[in-house]
Amino acid sequence: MADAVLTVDEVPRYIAGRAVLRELVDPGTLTVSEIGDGNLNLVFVCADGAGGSLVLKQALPYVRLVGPDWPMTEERATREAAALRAHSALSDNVCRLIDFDPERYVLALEDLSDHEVFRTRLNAEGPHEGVAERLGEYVADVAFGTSFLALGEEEFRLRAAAAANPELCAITEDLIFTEPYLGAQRNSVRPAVEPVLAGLQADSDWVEAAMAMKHRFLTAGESLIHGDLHTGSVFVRGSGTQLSVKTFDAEFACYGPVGFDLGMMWANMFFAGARAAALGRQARAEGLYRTVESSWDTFAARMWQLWPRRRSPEKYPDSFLSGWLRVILQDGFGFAGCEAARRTIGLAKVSDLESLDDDAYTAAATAMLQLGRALLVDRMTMTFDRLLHPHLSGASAAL
Ligand code: SR1
Ligand code: MG
Repeated sequence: MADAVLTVDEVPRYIAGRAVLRELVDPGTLTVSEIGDGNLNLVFVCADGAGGSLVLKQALPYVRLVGPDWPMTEERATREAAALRAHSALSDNVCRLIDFDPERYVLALEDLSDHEVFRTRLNAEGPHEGVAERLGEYVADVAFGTSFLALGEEEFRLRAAAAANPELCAITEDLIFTEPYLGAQRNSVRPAVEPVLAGLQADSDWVEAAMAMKHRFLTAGESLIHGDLHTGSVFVRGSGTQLSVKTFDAEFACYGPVGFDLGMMWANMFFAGARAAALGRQARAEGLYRTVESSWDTFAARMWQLWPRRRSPEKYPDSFLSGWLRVILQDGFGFAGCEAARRTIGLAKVSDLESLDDDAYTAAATAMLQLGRALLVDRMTMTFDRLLHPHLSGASAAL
């Protein structure tokens, strides 16, 4: 309903009407600004005169990136609230949900204005050390904690059914697994990269591999995944021992393959690396590429750490987890390949590439398309050595 959409002027009255919120901020002295720059929602930062603050996020009945011509269920806010609650119970690396209004689809969230979006930091060549590794632990915490291993089979099935998120998954199915490969009006690359894209779209191995990953996404409901774990869905603050990492924007959450979250994150670390390489920062690029392997290491180590907590050790020997990790790794490579392609070609692009001048863009975009193809087509036999070795030579190419 359009009249249910919040405005900056209306926010103080809205907060005054919700007891849990007016205890945290004083509606009478509130400063409100709308800062949403994502693809889907309104986001208001609300700060009072006494230092209290919170964030309101409201789902619009359409996709903000496109406008009312692309209607989209506001129920995504309900899915996000449920995912944030489930994930917060399992990991400290999650933005805290304060309140959810299921009538107006408004989430009240902790104010992380003292953090910055990870992609913004990466583009500004800020420190990245430890972030991907922390995200590896986060993915493991939520993957294990929402799996049948931790929940038991019956509870797992009930939770998976309750977390169904078909409308948002349809966006993923179209934008990540269909349009870049089969062609779509919404696709675009700059002219110098058009021949590379045409070559890929004529490459049946690449297209078939993407369809296989779509099959995995649609049928492998392993855990309650974040569903959109790119570097724009992560807040960071500080570095070293002071590093804080918080994931947010979980509206795409669903029961899906765990490798999807890893793959999204890995591809976006590669985008940051490709950007650095294209700008002549080879050492920084190599450091970024290496995080793909180190985040896998922290993920796998945390999975083994959690493993003794499975509910039925007698049913699941250690070899079960070894086998699952192999599948997650292959999935991670394949999904990273899809994300590399779609963020270069499709509707929802990344500022890592888009803010580059033409020469740097061409180098980085071409590199991401080639890397994405290798990740996708060779995912079953890919190793980190094979993946990273060609890009760690100090050569001046983008990757
Ligand atoms: C229409 S939504 C486009 C993209 O933005 C979100 O962050 C997801 O990545 C989605 O694919
Ligand atoms: Mg988002």
